[in-house]
Amino acid sequence: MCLTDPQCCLASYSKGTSTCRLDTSGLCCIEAESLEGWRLIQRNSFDIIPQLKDCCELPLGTSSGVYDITPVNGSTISVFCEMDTGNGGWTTIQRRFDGTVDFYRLWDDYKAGFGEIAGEHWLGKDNLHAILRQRSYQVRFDLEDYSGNTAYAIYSAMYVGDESTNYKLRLTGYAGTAGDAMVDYKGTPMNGMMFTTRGSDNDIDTLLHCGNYKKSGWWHAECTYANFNGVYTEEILPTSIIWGTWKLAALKGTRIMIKPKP
Ligand SMILES: [Ca+2]
Repeated sequence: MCLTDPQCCLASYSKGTSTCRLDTSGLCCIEAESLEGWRLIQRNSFDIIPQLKDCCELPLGTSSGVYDITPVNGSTISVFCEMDTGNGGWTTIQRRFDGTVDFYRLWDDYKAGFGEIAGEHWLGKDNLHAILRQRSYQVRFDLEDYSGNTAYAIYSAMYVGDESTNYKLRLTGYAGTAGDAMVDYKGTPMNGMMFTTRGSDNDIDTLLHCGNYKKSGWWHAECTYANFNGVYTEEILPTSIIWGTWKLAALKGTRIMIKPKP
């Protein structure tokens, strides 16, 4: 219904043919329209877009960018909507590409979110929970190494509990090209794990505090092969950003996005 930055957009209805017509050319103006037999419903397309529950409710053809969404019973938040990858409609919850944002942070930062929505950021665990509780979601992880190679992992079901559960993760149904790295070195899946950050140890490793050892907030078990919130560096260190089942290389670009299940 609404294209990129339309200044006006016409929706009209014809009683005679019981049909609805949309003009989304981006050039439409009432002065230039012939509406014989048609009744103008609304002039400004933004007025007729309901509050978005997530990026999947943006109309087809919408450009990727920052949009406001309002999860049911939640606050309005700005999110980055990825509309070009995988048929679009993805709500971004994590994005890294230049190392300008420090991800080695405490519980409350991961709870509230940090960084710039248009740039590197973590959307925040409370926001993530607010979106995921609305319906059933899939999640997509995108990876890029320093040579420009890319891969992805999609899990057909993802849920994250609220803070009282320490944002316990439900994650199943892997498919993709990157391999299922949401496990630790013993093969224990991240599914069922609580969130651990710098200074808050909720992992199941009795010796290590994985948030400190890996320098990342994550659903660590006995740490993990998917250190997506690790330290931004091209070096391969225990703290580097990696997706261990893909390759033993630090990642230059990462992205986590969610979308309702088909
Ligand atoms: Ca521990």
